[in-house]
Amino acid sequence: MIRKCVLIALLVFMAVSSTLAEDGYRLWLRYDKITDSGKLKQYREYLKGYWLTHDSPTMQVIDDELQMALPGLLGSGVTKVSSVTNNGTLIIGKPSHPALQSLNLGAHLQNAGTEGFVITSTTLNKKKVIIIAANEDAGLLYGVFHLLKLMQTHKDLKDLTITSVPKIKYRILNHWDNLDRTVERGYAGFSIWDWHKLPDYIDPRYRDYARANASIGINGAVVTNVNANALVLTPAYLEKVAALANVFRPYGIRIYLTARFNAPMEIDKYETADPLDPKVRKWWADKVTEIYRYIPDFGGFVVKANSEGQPGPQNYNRTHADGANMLAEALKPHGGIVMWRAFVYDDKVPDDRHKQAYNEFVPHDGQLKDNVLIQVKNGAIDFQPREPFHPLFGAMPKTPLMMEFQITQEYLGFATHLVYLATLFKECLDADTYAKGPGSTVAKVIDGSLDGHSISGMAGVANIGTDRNWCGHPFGQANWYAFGRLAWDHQLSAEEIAEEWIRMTFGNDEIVISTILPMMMVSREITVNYMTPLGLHHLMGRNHHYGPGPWVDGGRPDWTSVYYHRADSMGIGFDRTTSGSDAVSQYFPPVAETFNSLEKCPEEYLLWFHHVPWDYKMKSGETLWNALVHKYYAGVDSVRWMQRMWNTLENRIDPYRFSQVKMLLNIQEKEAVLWRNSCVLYFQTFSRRPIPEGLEKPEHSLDYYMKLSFPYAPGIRPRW
Ligand code: GCV
Repeated sequence: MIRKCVLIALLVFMAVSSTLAEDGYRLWLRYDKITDSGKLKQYREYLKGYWLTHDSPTMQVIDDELQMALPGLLGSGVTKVSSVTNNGTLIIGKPSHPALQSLNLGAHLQNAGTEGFVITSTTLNKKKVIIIAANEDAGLLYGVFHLLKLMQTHKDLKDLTITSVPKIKYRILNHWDNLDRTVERGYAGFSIWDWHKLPDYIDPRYRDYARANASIGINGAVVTNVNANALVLTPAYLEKVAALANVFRPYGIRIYLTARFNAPMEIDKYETADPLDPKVRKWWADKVTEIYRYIPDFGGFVVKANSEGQPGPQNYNRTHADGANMLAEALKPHGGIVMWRAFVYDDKVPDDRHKQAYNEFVPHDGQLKDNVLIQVKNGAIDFQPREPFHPLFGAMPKTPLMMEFQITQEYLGFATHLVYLATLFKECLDADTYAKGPGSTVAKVIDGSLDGHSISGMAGVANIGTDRNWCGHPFGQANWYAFGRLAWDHQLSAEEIAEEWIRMTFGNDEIVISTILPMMMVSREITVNYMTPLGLHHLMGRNHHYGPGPWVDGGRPDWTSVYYHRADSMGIGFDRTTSGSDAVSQYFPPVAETFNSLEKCPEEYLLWFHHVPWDYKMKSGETLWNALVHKYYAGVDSVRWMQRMWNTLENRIDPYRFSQVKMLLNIQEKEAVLWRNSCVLYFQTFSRRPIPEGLEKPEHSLDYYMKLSFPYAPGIRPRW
């Protein structure tokens, strides 16, 4: 009996520990033993010992990381040394250290700033060494993570000569996390910030979060929702925020907060929050000074003002520039910045929503203080599966514009659809604005090189929550990873980032890589096909944004679907040409002309810019109606293809993550069918044309799909 109990306990333990081993918690920082014996031999030879040439909190976390990583990767411990006495020493230090001065590393680091690094294999005191050098500790940390990545992805460590410098200064996650721990548009559980237990209880997750971010170069976190709560600016909460900042600091991560514009009224009962009122200005200056007492390296504020019900300067007949400059002035003496969001639109403004941010902000070009960045979403509507780039990019040359991408999949299947977003991010970054002639890409606008700005930024709305695997879907991690990598270097390709991530996350089995990589690379296009093909947009369910809702009508027009697709008996699509809303004219000439022309407009944006007759002949020769239906069907077929691809990996991926992804792909297939059937049947009521021959017929009537309701779909703010 006792033996039986012991056996059962052992089996339970084994089951639990094997689950814990591959439950996704370790993200891409899995330090399992190198499986390639040749590489393992080389790494053991090159990394017999490591030397941290000075001491600091960041050097301490580097030490911790190496202590965790090297024994794992190499299968045996690596000695910490305090000088170079043997071949195979890894040296981590600044070029000014006496032992390194002879190598002239400073010359390589001249343009590396505080975060760049070099990694070089060389000889020192006649011993073979690898050196990671940087001007500041943050660069050393990034260099160490880079070296670990080389090992995790089985790269050769012979003859390393790497110099890496971030192209963008502020690389920031935006958490839409509320103080009650709900996460707006979050699909991976609750907020990881346990405000109630802070500052005394430091969840180990905070440190692992910081490690993960540092490993991909993210150097800032806005820990609160842009739909802001002023409470976070009060002492009780600042103490909690400071505790988080203390954890993040050695990892090179600064904390930022969202500033509720009427905080002086909400916290201290002021009668106004007018940004030109001296008392209000003083309130903010004092508040900022107070924040810096708690958090000496506080980064600054993100502000959503006069948008979707948030208070802002326009409540007092002041401008966005007045509001941003007031906060900028308060932050300036402390080195902080303001990230003022351009996501503004109003149903009271009788103009196409697409045009409103441009109209609002372009007149303020040149009026903003030098520590203000305008944070612009990648497209003019709202993180849709596909949008043309925002016309503001290139249109405010005197102002640093920063990018806002959405990593959380609000409009791309929540945390149940496998959608790799780097292809979406790249499509936008590589788009040519023509602001200063050909080659004026969005990437050059936001990295500051096009207009010579010294500050630049990229923000990503985080997809992180309390789920054990952080992002809900194991492949959601790839989007966090890709965001960080692109913020560091927007010239990386989506493909190379995906390959790195797969190798680090699932291992180096070439069959696994050659199966997963093509799935990831086409996954976003697949989703566009079954949700919003040919430039359609904003077709999702009302409020919660889950599932299809092309029929959504009534109430605030710019929150309906019919406002955007404009389907009628003649055709479908939003006429944004010069004879329609004229949004095309907000783009620079060659782009504007391309988008304006029915013939030249890329078909992926066709219905974004044109109202097109149902029988319009597409490039393929099909009618628009048939092409649209075929896109929806192709989307579903491709999800089925992804299912088949994934199933071939059954014995090559650990069982836990294999079955997790398998189940999620099953959900994705069901939901793709739901999208397809709902949209095709609904648009058919206008086109009055048949579903082309040979395609499976929708299982239910349109009425059935329209009656489906999802009152508890996740991610919605309670008060919406
Ligand atoms: C944080 C969309 C989302 C909102 C979000 C808003 C924004 O409208 O649905 O949840 O609010 O964008 O970016 O401010």
